[in-house]
Amino acid sequence: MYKHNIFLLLCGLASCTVALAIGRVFVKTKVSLCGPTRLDIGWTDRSLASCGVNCIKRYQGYCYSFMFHNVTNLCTPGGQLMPLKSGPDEREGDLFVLLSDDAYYGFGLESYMSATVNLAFYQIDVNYTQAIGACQCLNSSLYAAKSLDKFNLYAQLVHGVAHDTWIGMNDLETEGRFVWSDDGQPFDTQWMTTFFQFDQPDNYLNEDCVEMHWDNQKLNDDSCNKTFYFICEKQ
Ligand SMILES: [Ca+2]
Ligand SMILES: [Ca+2]
Repeated sequence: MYKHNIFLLLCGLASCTVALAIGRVFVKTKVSLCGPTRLDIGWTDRSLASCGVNCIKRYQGYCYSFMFHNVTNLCTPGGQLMPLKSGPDEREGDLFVLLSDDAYYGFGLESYMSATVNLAFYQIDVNYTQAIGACQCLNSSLYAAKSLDKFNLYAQLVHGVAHDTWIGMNDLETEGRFVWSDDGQPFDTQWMTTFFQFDQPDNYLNEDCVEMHWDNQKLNDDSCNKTFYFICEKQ
């Protein structure tokens, strides 16, 4: 059944793509602040492509990644990538991730009025840098509420979990000039009083990152070192 395993194997210095005859494409990926769930401690396989095929064969519907060591041929099957999981260690080798949005844990469509967003709400406390990095690792960006409907969607979600949550906005580069972290575009100040709490932003003891208070669903600039929940969105 899996006689002709490799459809295409393209490995250069920078990247490596494994396309299997069974219609799955895996891409060699370096990760930081997210990683695969391990489905098994692994086995010795005969080749990189065979490792991918066996991952799918043995973990039908759960294999979204695998790790392969090109010297020991250790093959470690992986599930979806999740925030703050570790990437491959020296023993596990290189990580290959399925070329599909499904490879990343927790995403789904959420709507409010005209806004429909493919997002994942991670109820894990992290600092701002970790939130930015984890979203990037998960092929997405920290939630940016660039419209009133998107803001209200975010507010509804944050209220629902009753926990303060980061938003992808900061004034790290220029004090008092807030930008969206995904593209660096300035925050439209006409929304200042709608989005922010009445006495915020106040830059109290140098606050450069923005989070939402779950109880009043308003924004506050806060210390980037504090830890809150975070939401990633896919464009
Ligand atoms: Ca500030
Ligand atoms: Ca503040």
